[in-house]
Amino acid sequence: MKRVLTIQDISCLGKCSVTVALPIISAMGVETVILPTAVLSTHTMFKDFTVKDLTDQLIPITDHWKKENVKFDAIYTGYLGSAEEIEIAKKIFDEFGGDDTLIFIDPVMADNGKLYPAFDESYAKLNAGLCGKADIIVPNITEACFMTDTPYKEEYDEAYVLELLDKLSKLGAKKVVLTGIGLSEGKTGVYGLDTETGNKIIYQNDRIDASFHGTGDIFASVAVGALTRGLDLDTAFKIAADYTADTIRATLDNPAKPWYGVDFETTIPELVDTLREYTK
Ligand code: PXL
Repeated sequence: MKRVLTIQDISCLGKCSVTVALPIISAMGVETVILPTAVLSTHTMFKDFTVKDLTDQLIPITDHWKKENVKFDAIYTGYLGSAEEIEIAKKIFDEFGGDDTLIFIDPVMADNGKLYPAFDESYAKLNAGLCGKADIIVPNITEACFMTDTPYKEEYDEAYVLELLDKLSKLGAKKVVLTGIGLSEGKTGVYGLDTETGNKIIYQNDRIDASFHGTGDIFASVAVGALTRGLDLDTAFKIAADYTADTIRATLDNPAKPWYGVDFETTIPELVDTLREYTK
């Protein structure tokens, strides 16, 4: 069985980061090892959340794994809590990475033109440095703007997307994939570039007029699971985008939906069926 390491926080309540990555990647038939960067009572969109930082645990935990000679087929980072954790993530890439290990970075820090409460612009620059070590990065437009010093635009055209991709490529990642990109009215999806071949990775879906927390983590987790199971980039991102959209639709159908996340639990069986079709 393939094995993924995911490095991100545990938001105990909130349906994001580890509490979506672990069930989703496991359901996709991939062993999921977690390295928690912090434990929060909830994600940071709640008021008065508590945080216990775990930076001092990261090196002892990974040193133990080294002694056990643990190897990973992929390392997937999401929400990291501090500058120091970004530096430690780089070290972990150096120690556990290599030609057979996919480094997949979702530089979680911002959305809708704004940084999340815990972060500032210097953190965004450090995240840009981390992205330089990746095989694949999946920022949204806001994160791409903060990492490349580009003014954020709510309304944009393809030339703006291409300019962002060009600037992201210069950070050094091999494949740069922007998420939440709609190329025409009523659509959304991904627009990416393989910097080695020049090939574009484009997938568009119907846009659902609703915004939920945690959907980026769900999208990234499915993409990591699919890539680790051996699917190609276009297929992995299609499955991830379709699953995220179906999950948002299922959530909208639930009159008792929580405000803080989506009902990915309802759609996991569908994801498992889809993956089975593609891996037959
Ligand atoms: O979904 C991204 C995320 C992960 N973890 C924490 C967050 C957020 C987004 O706000 O607050 C703690």
